[in-house]
Amino acid sequence: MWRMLGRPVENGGYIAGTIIKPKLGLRPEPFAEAAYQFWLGGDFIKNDEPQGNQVFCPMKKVIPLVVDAMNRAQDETGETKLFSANITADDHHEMCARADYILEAFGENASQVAFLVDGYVGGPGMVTTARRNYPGQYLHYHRAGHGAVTSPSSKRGYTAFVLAKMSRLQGASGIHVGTMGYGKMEGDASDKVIAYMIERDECQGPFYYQKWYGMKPTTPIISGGMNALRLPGFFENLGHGNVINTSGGGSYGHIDSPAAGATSLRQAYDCWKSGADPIEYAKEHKEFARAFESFEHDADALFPGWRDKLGVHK
Ligand code: CAP
Ligand code: MG
Repeated sequence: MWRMLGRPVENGGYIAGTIIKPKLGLRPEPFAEAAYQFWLGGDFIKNDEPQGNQVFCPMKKVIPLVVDAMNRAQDETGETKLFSANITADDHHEMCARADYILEAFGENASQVAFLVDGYVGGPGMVTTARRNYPGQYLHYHRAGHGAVTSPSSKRGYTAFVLAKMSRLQGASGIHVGTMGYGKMEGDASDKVIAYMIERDECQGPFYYQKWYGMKPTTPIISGGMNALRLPGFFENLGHGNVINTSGGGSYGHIDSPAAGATSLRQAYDCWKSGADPIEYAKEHKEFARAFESFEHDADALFPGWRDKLGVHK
């Protein structure tokens, strides 16, 4: 149900999201303004991993401003907006205090708030504590420590596949699963099996055939260097677009505005879903077209000759 809150069901389950950038140093007012600007075109915003309760941006100062930004964006667009608040703390009681504060501050919009818990910093106990105390809340398992633990280049640890399965067992509503080779993090097209494993009721893994016996699914969250140009290929590989996608640079790096960046993400989904050729689609969709100029290196690599085809010259 949370998946559908952001968009009408007939538009599919794709949720266009972002991560507020820069990840450090942003004070409460510009933080909330960045949120508002994105929400004018997109659905979902998450805190970045270092954001939560920093001296330059205390939770009790920034959250009321974010609540106001959400209300204004909802009034203006008539759409439901979603926010994932980082409640990770170094102590379970403190984490719950932050969660309670968030719920109170968002008030009537509290069901549109996810709790972002960093399972690497806090450990599984912090994830399950959040699950037990807030059984109805969307629980966003933030994946950190990829290089140290779950990356194929790590000399010890376990794979992202194993981490994702554990997160479902711990009750996470969503977890980062990388970008399957389409973003900036290392990964491979075959990583799509991670997304299938956490969503389906049974699935063939690399070693075992897993039956989940009705255990709640966990949404794949796609992030890391993603933008509108990379998404059509990503959806094609995955075979569907029922994911939460957060593009930080891919939204705030859009030439025109964060709202245009957000719109370009939605258009990328629409482009893939309608089976359109991205260049042809760009001719009719301004925000998507302007993503080519915003992310030129990607445009050159993915769509050679795009300048001539779109009539864009330096
Ligand atoms: C992405 C990101 C994510 C990493 C890791 C960053 O920003 O916020 O934390 O990608 O996430 O700080 O680099 P951009 P994951 O969208 O600007 O690239 O575990 O999902 O791979
Ligand atoms: Mg980050």
